[in-house]
Amino acid sequence: MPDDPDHSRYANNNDPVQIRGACPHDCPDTCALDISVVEGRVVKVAGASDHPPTAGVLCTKVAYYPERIYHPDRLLYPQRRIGAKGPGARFERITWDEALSTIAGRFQEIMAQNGAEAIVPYSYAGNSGLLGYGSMDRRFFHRLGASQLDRTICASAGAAGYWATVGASIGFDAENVVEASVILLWGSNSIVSNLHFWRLAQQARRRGARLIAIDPYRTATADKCDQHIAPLPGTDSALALGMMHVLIRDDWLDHDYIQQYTLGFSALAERVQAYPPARVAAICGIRESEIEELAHAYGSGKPAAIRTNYGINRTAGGGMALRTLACLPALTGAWRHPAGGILLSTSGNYPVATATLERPDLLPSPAPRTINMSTIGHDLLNAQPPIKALMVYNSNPVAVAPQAGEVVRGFARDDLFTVVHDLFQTDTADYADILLPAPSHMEQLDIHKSYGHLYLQVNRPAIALRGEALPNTELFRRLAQKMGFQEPCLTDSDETLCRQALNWSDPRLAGLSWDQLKHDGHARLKLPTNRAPFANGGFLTPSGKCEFYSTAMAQAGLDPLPDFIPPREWRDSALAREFPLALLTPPARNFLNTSFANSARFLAQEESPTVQLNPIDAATRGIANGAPVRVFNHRGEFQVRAVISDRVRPGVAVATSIWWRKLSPDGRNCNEVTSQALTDIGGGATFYDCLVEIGTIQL
Ligand SMILES: Nc1nc2c(c(=O)[nH]1)N[C@H]1C(S)=C(S)[C@@H](COP(=O)(O)OP(=O)(O)OC[C@H]3O[C@@H](n4cnc5c(=O)[nH]c(N)nc54)[C@H](O)[C@@H]3O)O[C@H]1N2
Ligand SMILES: Nc1nc2c(c(=O)[nH]1)N[C@H]1C(S)=C(S)[C@@H](COP(=O)(O)OP(=O)(O)OC[C@H]3O[C@@H](n4cnc5c(=O)[nH]c(N)nc54)[C@H](O)[C@@H]3O)O[C@H]1N2
Ligand code: SF4
Ligand SMILES: [Mo]
Repeated sequence: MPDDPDHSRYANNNDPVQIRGACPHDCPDTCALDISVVEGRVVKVAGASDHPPTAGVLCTKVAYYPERIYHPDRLLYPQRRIGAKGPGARFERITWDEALSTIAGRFQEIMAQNGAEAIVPYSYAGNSGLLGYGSMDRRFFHRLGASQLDRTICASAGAAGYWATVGASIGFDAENVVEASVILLWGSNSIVSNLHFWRLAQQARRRGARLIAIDPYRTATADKCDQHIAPLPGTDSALALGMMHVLIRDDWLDHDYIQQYTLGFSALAERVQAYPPARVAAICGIRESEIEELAHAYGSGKPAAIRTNYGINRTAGGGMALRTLACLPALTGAWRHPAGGILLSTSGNYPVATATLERPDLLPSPAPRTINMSTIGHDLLNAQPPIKALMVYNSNPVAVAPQAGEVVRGFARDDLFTVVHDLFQTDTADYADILLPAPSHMEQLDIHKSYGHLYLQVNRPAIALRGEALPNTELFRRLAQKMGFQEPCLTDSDETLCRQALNWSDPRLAGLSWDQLKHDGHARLKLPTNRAPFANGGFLTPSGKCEFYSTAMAQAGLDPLPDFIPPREWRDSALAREFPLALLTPPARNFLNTSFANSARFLAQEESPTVQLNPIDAATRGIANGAPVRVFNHRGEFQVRAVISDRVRPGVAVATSIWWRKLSPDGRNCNEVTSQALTDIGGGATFYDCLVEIGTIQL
């Protein structure tokens, strides 16, 4: 048993046992779980009531977790593909030893013929634990000298933009938002993807706060806010610049804050002259009065909180969008109050010992090339030197990566050796040469930070590993051994990795130890509860100030000031005439990316893949409600059912996602039409910078 020795205590126990766990999914809420186990079997999963962010409540997806753990389709032993790659692929059972020998053998061959760089790891946050996300796997690939992977598919653009202004992924403490008097939910569908923040926003509202949603379509969240503003996708920085124009024009400013804690105010004031409300209204496709009112609501709301998320970082100017939004609270001094400021992510508060976990010192010199995960389709077809082997874990790229036509062609290459490690036979697994079984998090030990709150969570194994499933850490320990690697760090146990995962001497962990945390299950970082992180400046930028003007951006040859970068596809007027609808493919409530999208329960809830479009756009295309339609552009097409709704503004279409290709009507999903173009900074994916046309299907 590679894991926590406590494992055996819980297996085959006749009494119900409560075990403390943590939700491993890529969700800002990182809930603490109370898991009930009877006779070695999980019977119930509840949200921990003593963990303030969770407050005893889970989303539906995880409340039904036993269905996922004991799903009849769980992969339980290693397999080798027999027959062709792709949908319908068949596999036969092999032993772990055969699987590891085959992988090690092929890796060694490829290293001899093409060099280690021809091997590429591909992983994201299917398991978001500090161990599960990146620890032994990174050590292994560093030691191997494989290509490095730039993990850009979700948040890298927004993070880079936010850092340019604020310096780190630090924002207000969500627990304090109950005291806010105005809350902008800006590109964040909280009820769907940040449920526990919604609970706090509701509390604020009961105390009189005004909630304003800023989203191109009327989401479940926007429906329940006091006001909804629907700008065109990718125009948020223009909207923020318009707000700043009004704030400066009408002097709704905190001059003292600006003077003491910011850099470049006069340059910013000059820049926003170019964004009067009339111009911004035209860019965003909203009324001038909406901009004026929004600026006044924000400027007069004390305290004013902006909860944003990654929805606005998925267009060409996604980095700039977060950089620009992050300027707002410094202009009005909203940072002075614990319930004011902006929150994109809290992850920068955790003293994670990344280098100790990942050991970049094991990399060869010169360091191997870096492959951007958001262009994996293109790179599988074009990278030089070519990619010869791909090892996929914690991710389902065939379904989630943009421009699926190229991704599929890349994965289908006969000369590509592919290993996939997952709980299920995903769309990606259909292309595996070797398919390996991964355990649910309830079968492994891990430690979790959060990007939505300020607590640490321990996930203790609640049950024994199912079948022959092995955690990511153990897979790479065993593979390292098979490859003959001698470095002692490649044999560290999960318990050792947990001890190494954090800088325990950091003041934010004062009084905490691994043993204590493991015993308690969760703990808040040692940060004051009533903290306003930048009340007295202390930004983590090079100047220590909130940088309206960024010298680092200037040095990188970029615009040193906030500005509006239009969506890439709009700029091409021929393309915009041919494909006039802006397609958004945000999360469906009952799926988490493609996780849970193979569950009968949640498939029934979501019914079928749909595209929502406005009655005007439906009428001009002769589309009836419920009709099967094709959504297409020059990259590809996928078929869905039309839902005609005034929730979506004219010119925008929404297909909530991410459906498995093989469980979709035509074996394809929304990523057929999305683009591999990258964001302005951070190398991010531009899923929501995507023009399409929609047409009826003759059946
Ligand atoms: N139920 C559920 N929860 C999830 C996920 C899931 O798949 N399902 N995914 C998880 C993951 S990996 C992530 S990264 C987060 C994602 O959650 P968020 O970071 O909140 O991002 P999105 O859901 O992509 O977008 C949020 C909202 O932004 C809107 N939006 C899109 N483009 C724009 C724009 O240009 N401007 C503005 N103002 N709004 C825009 C979308 O319509 C959507 O309603 O959620 C996590 N939580
Ligand atoms: N069109 C469109 N595409 C998108 C998005 C969008 O909004 N629209 N969102 C993007 C975003 S924000 C993200 S984060 C990406 C997410 O894309 P992915 O990171 O690929 O997320 P999932 O689809 O949930 O796939 C995670 C996989 O990891 C597996 N897994 C879970 N735990 C473990 C484990 O411990 N070990 C191993 N080996 N496997 C495990 C799960 O079973 C699942 O198959 O998708 C992106 N793609
Ligand atoms: S997916 Fe999010 S809301 Fe649901 S249990 Fe996990 S952390 Fe909590
Ligand atoms: Mo994400």
